[in-house]
Amino acid sequence: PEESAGPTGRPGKSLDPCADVPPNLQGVLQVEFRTNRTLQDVRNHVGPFLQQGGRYRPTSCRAKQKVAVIIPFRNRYEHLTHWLYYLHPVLMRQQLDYGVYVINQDGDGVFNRAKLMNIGFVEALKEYDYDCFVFSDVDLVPIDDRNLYRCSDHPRHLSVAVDKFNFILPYATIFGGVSALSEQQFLKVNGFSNTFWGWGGEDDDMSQRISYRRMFISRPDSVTGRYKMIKHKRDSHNDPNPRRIQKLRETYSNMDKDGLNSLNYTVREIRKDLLYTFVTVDVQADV
Ligand code: UDH
Ligand code: NGS
Repeated sequence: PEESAGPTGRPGKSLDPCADVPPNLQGVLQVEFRTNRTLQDVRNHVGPFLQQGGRYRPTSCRAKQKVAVIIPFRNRYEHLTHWLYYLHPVLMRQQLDYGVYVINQDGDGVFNRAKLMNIGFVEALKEYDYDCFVFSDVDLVPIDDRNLYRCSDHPRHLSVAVDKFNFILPYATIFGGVSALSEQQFLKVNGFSNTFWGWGGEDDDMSQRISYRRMFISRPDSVTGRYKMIKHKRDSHNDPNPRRIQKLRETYSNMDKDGLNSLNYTVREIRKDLLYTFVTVDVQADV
């Protein structure tokens, strides 16, 4: 990767725009999770190119998009280490002006993936003028760097061919795993629902919001869109939500009042690591 002037450096308005197709992509990547890896290994590996908070921008050209990568998180440090090890070099080669935001749910209440992603959107925009938001599970690593972490004319689903599904899209409307929405697209659907507690359905709810707002799901082809998922057991406090099927019948009537415009939370701490910005939040389950 090229050296970065960093987000606090000159915005590089005088630079030419980066090429539409980044020139130094590698195509298919070797990805291996069995290796013992520490955050310090990752810092040594990619640190020289980063600014505090997991920020990067190319120096030789002006990035096409300013991308906040948002990871809903709780207690998956080993996965995060692998994710950072593989994703930083990919995002650099893709010549993005980007930052990585890990949104950490405080406490041991029921997990709320979608609400954490809404919080990531709001908190990232407080820091920088991002125009694209990539939402990624911590356990999904692309195995082809031609799968660009950018936004398109329509909301984009990136994790289309995951090894655990034998590299096949499980159903046509799926929007889970890794997805990308521009700021305008995200605002148009009022963000994600805040009311999916526990596992399942929140991504399908977003998929419905997208279609109710007359947008489509854009995807890479199933070769470019290949992913490896880090194998794991079900986490505690994230059991399947028994209400998720019923809730999906209510997306249309709820989406204008359940989302970004009803989001409530408290930031407990914002910690800047070289590799990421770690935002610990109270998601206020009882309010
Ligand atoms: N997540 C956390 N911590 C948690 C729960 C979820 O960080 O305690 C985040 C993480 O980014 C994860 C994402 O939310 O990638 C999605 O949650 P998940 O990994 O639980 O969802 P997935 O569908 O797995 O991948 C469901 C349980 C599968 C059990 C399979 C046993 N073989
Ligand atoms: C569907 C879930 C989605 C989930 C998808 C893949 O059934 O939230 O499976 O899940 N929808 C409902 O439960 C309504 S996975 O196998 O990756 O864990 O994303």
